[in-house]
Amino acid sequence: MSAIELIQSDITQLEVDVIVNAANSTLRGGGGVDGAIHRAAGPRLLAECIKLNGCPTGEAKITDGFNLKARFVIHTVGPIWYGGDSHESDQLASCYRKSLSLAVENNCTSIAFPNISTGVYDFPKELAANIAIREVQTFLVTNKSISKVLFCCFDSENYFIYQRLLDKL
Ligand code: AR6
Repeated sequence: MSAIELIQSDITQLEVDVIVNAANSTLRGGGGVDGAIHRAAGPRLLAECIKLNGCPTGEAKITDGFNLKARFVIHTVGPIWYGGDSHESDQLASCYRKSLSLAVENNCTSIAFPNISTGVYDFPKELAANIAIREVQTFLVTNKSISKVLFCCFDSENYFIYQRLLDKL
């Protein structure tokens, strides 16, 4: 059975060890999924994030989950889409790899990802989904400690793209 699952949901409601946040490099909150996670986790999340001194694009940092059902939040900073010639795909791939590694280091066995960079950062959704699925699949070949990876889509467009791509696996 595949460890990869697809769900259309608000990521803040998921009961997994860790949820991933599509943050910005200040790690001081924002709109979209970032805003939803900060609202649901409560103000202690921002206080912990401020102590982290930001995060470069393509990297990831971990905090407690506070009021969330998830034990942890991994904050990763996806690339802003500038047309594709500015290493955007490599940076997005790095977000998935670094987040998965951090989850393993913190003994997490289940993780949920939002569709990083596909909102206000404008990364093309189909390309982003291909990168996300490829990176997760590759990681799972060599890392057996993660038993569940949830792709959590909020908008129907992303959900149907993932459904079509995952059906082909
Ligand atoms: N649960 C799951 N997914 C969600 C939720 C939710 N509650 N809300 C939105 N999405 P975006 P980005 C989806 O814009 O493109 C923030 O202001 C949404 O449908 O949240 O990486 C940060 O602070 C989309 O598919 O993140 C940064 O400044 C996906 O989340 C900037 O936005 C990502 O959309 C990051 O931009």
